[in-house]
Amino acid sequence: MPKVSGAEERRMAMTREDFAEVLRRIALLLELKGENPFKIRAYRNAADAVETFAGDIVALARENRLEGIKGIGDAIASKLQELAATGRMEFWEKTRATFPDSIFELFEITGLGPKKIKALHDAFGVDSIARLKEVCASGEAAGLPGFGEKSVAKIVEGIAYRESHAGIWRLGDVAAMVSEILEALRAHPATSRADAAGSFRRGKETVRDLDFVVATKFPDEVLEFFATAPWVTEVLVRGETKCSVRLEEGIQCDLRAVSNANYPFALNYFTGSKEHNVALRARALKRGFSLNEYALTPLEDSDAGALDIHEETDLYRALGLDAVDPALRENTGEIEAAEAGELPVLVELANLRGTFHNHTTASDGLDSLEAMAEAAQELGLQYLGIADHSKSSFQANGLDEVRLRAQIEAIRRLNETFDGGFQVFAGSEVDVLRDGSLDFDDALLGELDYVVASVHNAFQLPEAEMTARILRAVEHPQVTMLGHLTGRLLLQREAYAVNIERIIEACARTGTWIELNANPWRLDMDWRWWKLAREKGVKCVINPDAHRCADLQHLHFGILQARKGWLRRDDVVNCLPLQKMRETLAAKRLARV
Ligand code: DGT
Ligand code: CA
Ligand code: CA
Ligand code: ZN
Repeated sequence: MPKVSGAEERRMAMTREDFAEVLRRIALLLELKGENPFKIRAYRNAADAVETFAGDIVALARENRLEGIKGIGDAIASKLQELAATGRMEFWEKTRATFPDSIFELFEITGLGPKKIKALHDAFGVDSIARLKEVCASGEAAGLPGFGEKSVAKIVEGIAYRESHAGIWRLGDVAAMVSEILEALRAHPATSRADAAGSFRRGKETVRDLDFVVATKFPDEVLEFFATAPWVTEVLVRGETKCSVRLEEGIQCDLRAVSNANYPFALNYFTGSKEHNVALRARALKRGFSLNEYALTPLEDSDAGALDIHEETDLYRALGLDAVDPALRENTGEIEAAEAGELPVLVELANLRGTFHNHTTASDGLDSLEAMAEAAQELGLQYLGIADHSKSSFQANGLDEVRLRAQIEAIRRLNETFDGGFQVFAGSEVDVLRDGSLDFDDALLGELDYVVASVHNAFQLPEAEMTARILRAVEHPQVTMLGHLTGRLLLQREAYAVNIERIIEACARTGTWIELNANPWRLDMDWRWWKLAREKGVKCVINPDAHRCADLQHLHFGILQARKGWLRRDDVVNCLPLQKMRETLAAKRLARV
């Protein structure tokens, strides 16, 4: 994370992500320049190769040993070696010098691809969102070939959407920053305890800022350290016990430094939510205490005794409550449940035994079937479901009947190499077509171990039509589970219109599982719906939607969302051990025919 200056430091700080980012940005700019498509592809392929290479690609580059790595041609290899050795790449610097950096904003707008950006750039010199707004408003953009009123309206919508979400961050995009900052705070000699608080600690799918609480005898030293850390670009507030800074990524970050005695109260208060805090404070008052971010104090006229509070757990106990997990602190019934001793034992990452919705190089994944299976075993999973895209998802290189049958064969053969303690299940992420029918016929679906049904196109359907479309898939006897129910991409694409309640009811009736897609861009179905789904008896299946081995780690975010949805181990089907899962899938198959 730290931005450093000087060739030596820049060189040392270079990461695999930096390599890939530079290559991708070069590809974008070459596209704008109208360069040869093969050259552009070469940069994209190299970026993929860099991201998925099994060894330490940066170290290899530093040692000039990139020749022969699959996906990285000689010309690009030598550029990466230059980047590793000097922290600079002349070609990149020359290419980017012809455009302002604001050009990259344009690629973040939904409804605007490289072709359109190029056309706008060539015709009107559009090189920033500000300029783009002008040519949309003036009607110039609509006059360009291939544009028209409709596509301009879509672009304007995309700009508005992006602006309305400015200053909000996806959980997955801040998780690494939080660990890094927390680690640094905990390593400081003046720190006795430190935790992340706020919406991040509660596992919210998006956050506005990051909050930390530190217990220390020397707040000044910790605040000074926090304010001058290398990743800070701006100090916004500096007080005696608090400091707010902006990180170089742009996100704000608040720190409170308190005494050991105040710590559980501060951590509780700054974890929130605000609504949970308000309810706790009201409860404290009723029981003769005042509660704030520093202490729980008996009211003057009360006969409440002295308190011994070292942990948040003690605080809840003092209020006559079971300890409430941070994930549940949204004031949606957790206080009542804590009072009645009815809080759920929430599902944990360690409970998961397998996952179902994963891709391989057969469609748009970046790792092979074998590599994915190995990665799943390394994580301690007992089964991995492979569900590559179906043929209608041609943009994702979806499999046709022939390729899917070959994949099923390959999976059966691979399974023979395991000793029975691990299994790959053969599935498919089958497109739900516009009319609700499926992309493969029943005979082929019947050869699979399971089927994930997902919507990947025609997102604009009116709610009634979209609901009917998905209901038809739910009613289909071969469908095991619904993939990413609403299609949302957090901070980028709104959920499509669909009546979730009716889908939940139909899933309850048909025994269809609903996916909790754990990809931090999706986290779909949203945690707010799981309580209802559970009450109706619908099972959750937490899937990483992995497109590479590393994406299996997304399961962590899925678990957080499941916990926010009050789910227990029994509610999540992929907590079932392998043998039970085999039986469950077999029983579902029998029920199909
Ligand atoms: P966000 O918007 O993603 O940053 O969400 P939070 O929950 O992290 O909100 P933030 O950073 O403004 O404040 C952190 C916590 O501090 C919040 O969850 C509860 C507590 N807090 C902040 N302002 C108030 C307030 O006015 N009243 C109460 N009771 N608690 C507050
Ligand atoms: Ca916050
Ligand atoms: Ca805050
Ligand atoms: Zn999908």
